[in-house]
Amino acid sequence: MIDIDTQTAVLATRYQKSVAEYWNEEEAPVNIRLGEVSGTFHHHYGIGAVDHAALEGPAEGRDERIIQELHRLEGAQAEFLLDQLGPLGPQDRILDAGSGRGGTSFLANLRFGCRADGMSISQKQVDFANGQARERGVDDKVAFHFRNMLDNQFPANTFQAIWNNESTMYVDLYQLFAEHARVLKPGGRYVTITGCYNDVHGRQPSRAVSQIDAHYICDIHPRSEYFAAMSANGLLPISVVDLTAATIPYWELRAESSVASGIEDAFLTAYKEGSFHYLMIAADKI
Ligand code: GPP
Ligand code: MG
Repeated sequence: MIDIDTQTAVLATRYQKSVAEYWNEEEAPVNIRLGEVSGTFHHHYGIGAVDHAALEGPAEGRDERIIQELHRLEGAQAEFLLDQLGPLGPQDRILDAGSGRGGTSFLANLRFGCRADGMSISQKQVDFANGQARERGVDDKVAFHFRNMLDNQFPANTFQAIWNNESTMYVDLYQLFAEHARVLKPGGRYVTITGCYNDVHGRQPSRAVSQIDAHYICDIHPRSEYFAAMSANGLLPISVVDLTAATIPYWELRAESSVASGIEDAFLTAYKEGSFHYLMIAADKI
């Protein structure tokens, strides 16, 4: 059990406490059932074309095949994120900000062989991910911390790479990138995959984007704010990829699965009307 002082330091605001409560209670089949497919549990969405051949065959078992396919697409998203982290070797350290049940951190450790640290304000997620690290026999290399990504407690210049895999919409981007820039080594790489709203569509979020915010208790930022906050903190974009078209098949498949959570139509509307993008941004620390 974490003591009250630690809880107060990590959960600095009532908003953060409510977000932590959401994730401490979360047991959504769309995350648990998918995670059980391979034992790697993700808290992000998928990209890439659906393999319709994989879904063909008898009606019996079709839903399970859809779940496997959704999991494959989420794995492809994580691998795409890792592709952006630059050359990394076993001597490097990397940081997963908003690490959920640990999926992206484990895939990163498998690929690069380096030490990965993850952090979450949900004690339950931290405990789950550390349990997985022990089961996988990598707890000497992959560790998860009950910490706030706005105050990560690591010394300056620690990490060669940092990422947020769909977790920036819970925090102020200026504070976040200031803290990331502090612990990134000069020349280190920052990568985020995020949902952001389209400033060109309007200065405020659309109805569908507001529905997504309400569903997850988050605050989706406009696209412009990512670049302004990076620029203000010495993070220089090197690559931007609009993944919107690549994520729509995932959402269409999810909408017809037994594990649909009810938020699928809002994502499909927001993406298709152009008020929302699924974006990858990679930046270097200067
Ligand atoms: C997915 O987590 C990500 C978020 C909750 C943040 C919001 C992301 C945006 C791109 C707006 P999850 O895998 O736990 O969600 P779900 O339960 O819906 O699969
Ligand atoms: Mg999910």
